[in-house]
Amino acid sequence: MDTADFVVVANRLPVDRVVDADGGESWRTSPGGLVAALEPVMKTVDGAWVGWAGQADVQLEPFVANDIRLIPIALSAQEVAEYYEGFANDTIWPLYHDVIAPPQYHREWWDAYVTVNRRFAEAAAGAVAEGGTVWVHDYQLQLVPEMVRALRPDVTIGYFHHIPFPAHGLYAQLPWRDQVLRGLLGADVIGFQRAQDANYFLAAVRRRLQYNVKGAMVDVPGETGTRPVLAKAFPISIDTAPYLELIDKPEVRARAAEIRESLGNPQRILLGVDRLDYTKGIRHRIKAYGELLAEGRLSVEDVTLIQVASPSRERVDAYVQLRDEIELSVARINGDTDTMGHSAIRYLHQGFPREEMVALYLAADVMLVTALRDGMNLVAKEYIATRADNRGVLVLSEFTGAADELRQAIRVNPHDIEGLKDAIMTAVEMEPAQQGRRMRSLRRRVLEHDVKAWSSSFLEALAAVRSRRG
Ligand code: GDG
Repeated sequence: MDTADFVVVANRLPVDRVVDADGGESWRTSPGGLVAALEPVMKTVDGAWVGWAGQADVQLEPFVANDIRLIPIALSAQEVAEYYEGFANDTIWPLYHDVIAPPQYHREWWDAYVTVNRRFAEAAAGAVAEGGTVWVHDYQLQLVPEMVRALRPDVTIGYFHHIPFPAHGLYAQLPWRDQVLRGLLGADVIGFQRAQDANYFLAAVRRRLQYNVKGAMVDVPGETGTRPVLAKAFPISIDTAPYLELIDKPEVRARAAEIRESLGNPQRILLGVDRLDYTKGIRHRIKAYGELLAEGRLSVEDVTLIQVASPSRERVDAYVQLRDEIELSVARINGDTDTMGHSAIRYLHQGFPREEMVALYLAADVMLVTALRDGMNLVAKEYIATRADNRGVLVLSEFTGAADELRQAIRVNPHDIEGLKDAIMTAVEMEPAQQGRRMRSLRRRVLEHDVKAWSSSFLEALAAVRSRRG
């Protein structure tokens, strides 16, 4: 395969392998925040994408799907368990989300993380053209920037961190804290979701490595002097076009009406859409709603909560336990409060096509985003994008990256259950005029600052640091 000017490196390829009944195979664009964010960018450049195809022990040759050149990385079943489910999702993920679940530290997992990061780095180094650009994504691949730089000092390297970066008091727990910082500092630009994440990272660099930090710039010492690295917030957003198209489709609008109808036409539909993850505050949301029903402040005749909890990381213990807890509380609340015609919570542990998600957004009067910690939260932005009539209310946790931008949402601290209950009541009772005032301003922000604005600002910063380096 020819080399490419622009190489994206991410844990997952942007496609899933689908094998049909006759054994024929095809590729389907896979769901998820990162894929949704990068696909439109990739369509505009001569690029390649290095990533894992999602199945263990499958060796695939490079191929083209949806006009993108894909370079698959093979992972053994043991590497999936140790690098992906282990170090990425049971060490880094909980640690970086403020230890909502206890992070597990295992030396074999770290070893697998180093091995797999090197495999990704070698593939990227082999795929990128002379003087080209490599854009590495996310917490599974924090060592890749340094490894690519060692192999290919001619290329420009960007890294974007999709999840939070923790305060130093927590980060310091990581037994490999210095190696990870050095791994990231192999990049020319390190992008974070929030200013707070960038500040925590810079503080860690100053304290642990004693490098010179001036504003958002770090001087990284090397054999031939220092190299400037920019660490700064570039809040990610959504590709708004597919959402704006879908909300005009008669069948999607009809489906939204059908959803309302099938729930018994309640006065208000509340909606939660999350991967089933302990960071998303699903339990807190359900608890608050259950108490409002128990206290008679809401009634199942008037209000229904739809909770989509798409299956995620089902082999990691903390996720198995969370699912049990959520399903127990949903069943309890429904058992205590349902009538024959009305259900308190319509709980869906399923993934849906985007059309159905948009129909759900259209059907929902109130969107509940109550994450305990979230890098950005794209669901909040998707909901806003679909509200062309400026109706609807977003309840948004202050612990999401989105809260920095979406100032006209109803802001909540999801740990404060009484405060969350009051916020839900405010949202349910909000007059249309006030909904409109808030939603107009939220929509302006999301439509102007879409994923194209995000990627352009990141890539411009990358070009600027590169030219400074000469
Ligand atoms: C990480 C960070 C950051 C979910 N269920 C279904 C479905 N989804 C889609 C949503 C949304 C995406 O997945 C989820 O994105 P989020 O941003 O809400 O959360 P994470 O998956 O945790 O993403 C996060 C993001 O990266 C990007 O940087 O914002 O903070 O944690 O697009 O709509 N889509 C479909 N069916 C589902 O059942 N079609």
